[in-house]
Parts: sequence; structure tokens; C-alpha cells
Amino acid sequence: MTLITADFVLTCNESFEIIEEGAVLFDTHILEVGTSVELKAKHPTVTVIETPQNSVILPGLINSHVHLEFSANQSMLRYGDFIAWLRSVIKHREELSALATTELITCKLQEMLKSGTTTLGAISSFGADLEACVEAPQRVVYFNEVLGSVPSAVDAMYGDFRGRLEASQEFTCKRFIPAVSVHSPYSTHPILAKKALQIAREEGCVVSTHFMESPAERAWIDTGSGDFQSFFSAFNPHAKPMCEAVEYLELFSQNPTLFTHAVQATKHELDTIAEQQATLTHCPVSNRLLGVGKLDLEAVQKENINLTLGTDGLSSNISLSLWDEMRSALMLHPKLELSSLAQTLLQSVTCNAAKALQLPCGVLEKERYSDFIVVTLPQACEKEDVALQLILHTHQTHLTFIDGETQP
Ligand code: MCF
Ligand code: FE
Repeated sequence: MTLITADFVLTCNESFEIIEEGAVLFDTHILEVGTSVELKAKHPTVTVIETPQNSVILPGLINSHVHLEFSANQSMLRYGDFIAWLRSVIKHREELSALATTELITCKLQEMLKSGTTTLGAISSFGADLEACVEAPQRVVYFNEVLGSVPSAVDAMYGDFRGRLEASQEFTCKRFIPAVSVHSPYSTHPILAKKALQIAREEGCVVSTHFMESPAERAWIDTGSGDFQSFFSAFNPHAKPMCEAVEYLELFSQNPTLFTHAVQATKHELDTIAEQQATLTHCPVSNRLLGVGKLDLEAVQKENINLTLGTDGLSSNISLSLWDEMRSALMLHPKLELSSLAQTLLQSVTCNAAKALQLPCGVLEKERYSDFIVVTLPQACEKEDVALQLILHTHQTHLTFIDGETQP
């Protein structure tokens, strides 16, 4: 049992309580949270870790959507237009895959850890990131992806997906949790999606899917027109959208689901996501780089939808740091009040993400896992400004704990 103290403890609890001169008593789990004076008096003989001046203890950050297998991309892929990007992904897929070795992915996971990410939702397209994720110091929710739009290939695609799901299930433990990703409405046949969602329910897996990311996806799903029409007609001149948007959402009604992007979602679709008590994962930098438009965050907040934040992969980002992502989000949503947006963003990478991934971390309160970080601000800061100043100034952590163990 250890006590750690700091100028501020940012709990990320229901009331977003921030404790001045705070402390956390912990072993593998959090035992007590309070003021330093109170907890030192109550536990006079316990080992105490003091932190530098202007330090803040907060839950370890949770990146709910990242494609590690695309980590080798720097300047190979085309940005600014979704279909141009997708064509470049297809063109460079082999090359990028060959470069994304276990070593490279392990190195990216280490960088993520240094920046304070203690849990991630890894979207795995091929299973090439399995070893790195199993060996990672972080908690990993490992989303095995399924996709395929050709009806005659549904069984083969499902078989391949089941093989990867089962291979990942061999490693199930407290820090490695297999899950299911259905790629998107434009790439996954509803029959295939249904089969994957059924096994996800049977195995108790959370689910992730891309939804209404681009204007091209909107036009294709609504009217079978636009840039996806020319894209698909090269493979099949009779290609048609497989499912309406709300029908697609409803496939997920019985699965705990993270819908990623939703930049082009309608009010009715956001209503449906809210009714299903699902999560919306926002990837603002990816959306900017792929030229798909901007999420209506105000509408998402009005709907009371559980919001999380993801970096997406280095296929559509220049950084896997959630601090970089939160800084970008602050700048990309200039209409939202600054300090309340800072609070929303910190909630999206802590308590909201833990709820979405069904993990008992993300909040500094009794009985949660001891996944927390210590970051140090450059100067003293008012309590009211802690969330904002953390986002503006943090790059790396001072200390990182996972299951109460300090990380190198
Ligand atoms: O989220 C971004 C953009 N939207 C869709 N897919 C991906 C993203 N980053 C990587 N991907 C992957 C996806 O998982 O790219 C492939 C899939 O395996 C594109 S579909 C041929
Ligand atoms: Fe993605």
C-alpha cells in the first residue's frame, strides 16, 4: 500500500472533482482518494511518494481508437480527400505492412506510454499487431476487424476473422481483452456484420465500427452515388449500397458499441446512437487530414452521447499522443467555450472511455484499477484552469502507474 501526493488530484469522477493538495492511497487498486493532510493522518506509517511542485495526478489516458498496423506511414499516404486516401492505402498496403514490424509497433506503444496512454483500443485489420499488443505494458482492448462486401466471400471472410479472434482469445487476461471491429457500412456486408456481432455477444466482446466518416460514404449509402460509386464500379459495375444508415446502426443495438467518426451523421442517426446508449469516438486530426468535415460536437453533447477520443492510426495522423489530439481538438472546435471543452476532452480520454470499453479504470475512486499518471505543469495554476493548462502544456508524464506498478 502506497500514498502519492500532488498539488492537484483530478479525479475524473461524476462531478469532475479536483482536489487541491490531494493524495491517492493505492495498491493494485485504488483504496482511498482525499486530501494529503487527511490521508497522511489516517495512514501515518504508509510509504509516501511526493511529486514535484505543480504536479497533477489523473487517471491514465485511454486512446479508444488506434490502427497500430499502419504505424509505418509518414508521408506515403495522400491527405485532403477520403477516396484519394483510400486509394493510396490500397496502393501502399503491402509496403506499409512489411514495415510495421512487431519492433516498430512496440516502439510506438512505448512512445504512447511515455505520453500517458495506459489503455488503448487497438483496431487490428490483419493480426500483425497481436504480439506487440500482448507484450505491451498497457491495457489493450484488441478489436479484431472484419470486412467484406462480396456475398460469395462472406464465409471465407468470416472464417479468417474467427481465426484471428480465436488466436487473440488465447491471450485473454486483465491487460489484454479481445474484442470485435466491424469495419464500416460501405465495406461490410450486413450478413457478415450480423455473424460477427452474434459471436461478439456470445463471447461478451465490446464492438467498434467506423460510421459516416466522409461525404463520399454519405452519398454512397443514401443514393449509391458520389465518389464511392466510381471507386466500387472498378470492381463491380453493378455495385449497390448494402444497407441504409439507420439499418446499419440498428444491427448494433444489442452490442456495446463505439461508433467512430460520425462526422456526416444526421440528427436522426445521432438520436439512434443515443437511444442505443452507444459511444461516439471522435478523431479530429484524422477527420481534418482526410478532408471529411468536422464532427458537430455541440449536437453530440445535446444528445448526451458518451464521447471518447481516438488518434486513429499514423495512416491519418502525425502523432499517437492523446495530448496532441486534445490540443488539436481545442483548436478545431473554436465555437465551444474553452474551459468546458478542456473538461469534455479530459473526460473523453478517461471516464467516458473506460465506460465505453467496460474497464474499471479511468476514474480516481475506490476499487478502480490503479492506472494513473503524474504530470507536472511548468508553473502554478488556478484550480479552475487545471484541465486546460494540462492540455496546453503536457507532452510526457512524470510518473506512470498501471495496476499500481510504476512503468519505466
Ligand atoms: O479510421 C481511418 C479511416 N477510415 C477507415 N479505415 C481506416 C482508418 N485508418 C485505418 N483504416 C483501415 C481500416 O481498418 O484501413 C483499411 C481498414 O483495414 C481501409 S478499408 C480497405
Ligand atoms: Fe479508424
